[in-house]
Amino acid sequence: MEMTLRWYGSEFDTVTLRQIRQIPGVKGVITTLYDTAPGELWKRERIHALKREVEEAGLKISGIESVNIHDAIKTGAPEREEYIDNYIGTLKALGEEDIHMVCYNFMPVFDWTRTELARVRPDGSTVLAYTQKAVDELDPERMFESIAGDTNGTVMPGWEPERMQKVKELFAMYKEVDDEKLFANLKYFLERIMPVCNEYDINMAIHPDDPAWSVFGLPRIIINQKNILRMMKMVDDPHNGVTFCSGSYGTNLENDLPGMIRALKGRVHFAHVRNLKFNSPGDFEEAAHLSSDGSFDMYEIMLALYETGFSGPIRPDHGRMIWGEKAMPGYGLYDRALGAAYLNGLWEAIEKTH
Ligand code: DNO
Repeated sequence: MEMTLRWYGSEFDTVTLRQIRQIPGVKGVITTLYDTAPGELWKRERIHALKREVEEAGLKISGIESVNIHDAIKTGAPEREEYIDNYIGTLKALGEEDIHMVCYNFMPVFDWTRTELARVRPDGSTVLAYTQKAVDELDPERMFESIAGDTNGTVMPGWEPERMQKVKELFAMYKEVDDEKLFANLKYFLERIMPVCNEYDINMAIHPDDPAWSVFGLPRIIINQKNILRMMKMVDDPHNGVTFCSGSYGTNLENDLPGMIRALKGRVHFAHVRNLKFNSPGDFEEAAHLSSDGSFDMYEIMLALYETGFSGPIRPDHGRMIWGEKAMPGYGLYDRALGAAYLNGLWEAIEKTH
């Protein structure tokens, strides 16, 4: 595996490449052109400039998170052709710049959903949290407003204010889309992009829906082992793979995380590893990475990755806000650095005992 940290670019991130370079064992960043809109064609020169900046700091680009998918592709609207062509152009430009892993998601309207961005934990840290009760009581149009006050002035991935202003329109676009249509639209998209992925050896890594169930009545399909195996089979190409995100699949306590990793052997192209602490099945908060701070056995997750020969990029995921840091919720420096060190420690121990 290759330990990495997510980085949003010098214009948007409070964390610098120099700081990332000093986290022991972190060799690369997972980054993006954060100011591009879903559906836009990425210019090769911009990717090249980003790559140069990262390399000058002594790091490498280990992959892209995310190249976002335009809603027309997810809903199967006629304009999807143009957006898929753009996506293919972007993949080609990434391949030409020697970038071989792309994380994306196929979630309607909202990317990941949390109902609190700064819940205070017993140790005084603040974390992202979710309660089903809060979602059930909320008008989806107010979802963004309800959390916007806690973003520390940052734009959060998947929650771009321009998109959130159009929530009503977005909901209307998905009116006719159920799980089966979403599967069919995903299949169509994947079949169209696989040739360019094969040409440039680009691993596509779909991110799970977070939480792993339907919110606000919208369809959600990347939620469990059965569905993800269906997705692998429907476009059976090694480049059609997954981002194994323990914190997202883990929202559903019925998902056996190490078991899923084993079932997906060879198709896990990227891993997000973090812990959750459940107060009840419908109420969880994002704990520290350490097993004993949350509900998951992080050793077993890392062991499953090791035993299935995982060799792709991995990153600590959402960190707590600690030591007075002000950053994008989930994406500060300190707790993610602790997470990276801990995961590296688990990996070293596993390697030495196997
Ligand atoms: C949240 C992230 C997601 C993820 C996308 C992938 O913090 O895990 O926004 O990057 O769903 O496209």
